[in-house]
Amino acid sequence: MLDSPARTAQSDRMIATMSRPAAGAGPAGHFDLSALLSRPSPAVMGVLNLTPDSFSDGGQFTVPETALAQARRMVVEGADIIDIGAESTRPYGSEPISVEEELGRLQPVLPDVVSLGVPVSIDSMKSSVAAWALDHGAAIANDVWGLQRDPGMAGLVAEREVPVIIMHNRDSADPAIDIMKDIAAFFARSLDIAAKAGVSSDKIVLDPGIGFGKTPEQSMTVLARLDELQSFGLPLLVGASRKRFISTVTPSEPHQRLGGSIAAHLIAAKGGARIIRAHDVAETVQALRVAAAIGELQR
Ligand code: HH2
Repeated sequence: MLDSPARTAQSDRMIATMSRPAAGAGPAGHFDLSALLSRPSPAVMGVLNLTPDSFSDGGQFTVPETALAQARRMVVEGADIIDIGAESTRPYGSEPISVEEELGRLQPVLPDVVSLGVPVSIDSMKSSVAAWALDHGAAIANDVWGLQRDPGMAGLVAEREVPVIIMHNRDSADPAIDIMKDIAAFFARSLDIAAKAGVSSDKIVLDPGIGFGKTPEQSMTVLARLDELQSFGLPLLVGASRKRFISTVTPSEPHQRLGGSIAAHLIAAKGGARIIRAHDVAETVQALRVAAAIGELQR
């Protein structure tokens, strides 16, 4: 049951939703990223997985009505962005799916989530899927391959003038590398691709990709040294929610990792993350707002 701070978040959200211009379906591109990032505490991106096989909630939201109810719940809990994914990106064991299958999962859900009035990001590594989502009101492209896998992705985000999340990734983890150097080199490549395609730098968010192509120790190194990535001068997003590195510290199943997720997200926020990607929105919003109120989060 939600307590009064969460009910306050609910009323805030209702007011914000009423006063926000109707997001509705239609061409994207009118979402103001800088306004979202200038608040006292980091923005929270709620995760909506329409997949049967996501690592922590696979199969929970494959029925469109259940998915929409989960999106509504996250909005009430204070989510600033809803990140919709229809293909699991977990590094080992997820099944690649076709464009048709991915769109088949998104079509009955994404337009209704857009109509809730909160910006929607499309978590897809396929430019044709991202294009469909942007055509139907999604406002942000979330590319877990940082514009380096699908050659059409950079041109798409440039043409649509939408914010893009450039996430660091690797095909496999290598414990021998300096992960911070690897991330910096990857971001430099992505930013070069983005610049050549004409993506405006004020539309770019960088994400070190916790758990992607990293050992658990490397994921924790990235969290501890996140502030070094501020040298790019771009907003940072971190998604540590329920990820496996937490279970290497305290053995736990994904649904038992809320405490570890919040600890990691508070450290990330202290290191400069301005967007936190989380499954457990109410708890994450509360933790971030309390940390900000105590004065522990830089802006
Ligand atoms: N993590 C996941 C998926 N997409 N996108 C960004 N930008 N950053 C992340 O850390 C990130 C992401 C993995 O989490 P989840 O969506 O819950 O799992 P799955 O990929 O198995 O669906």
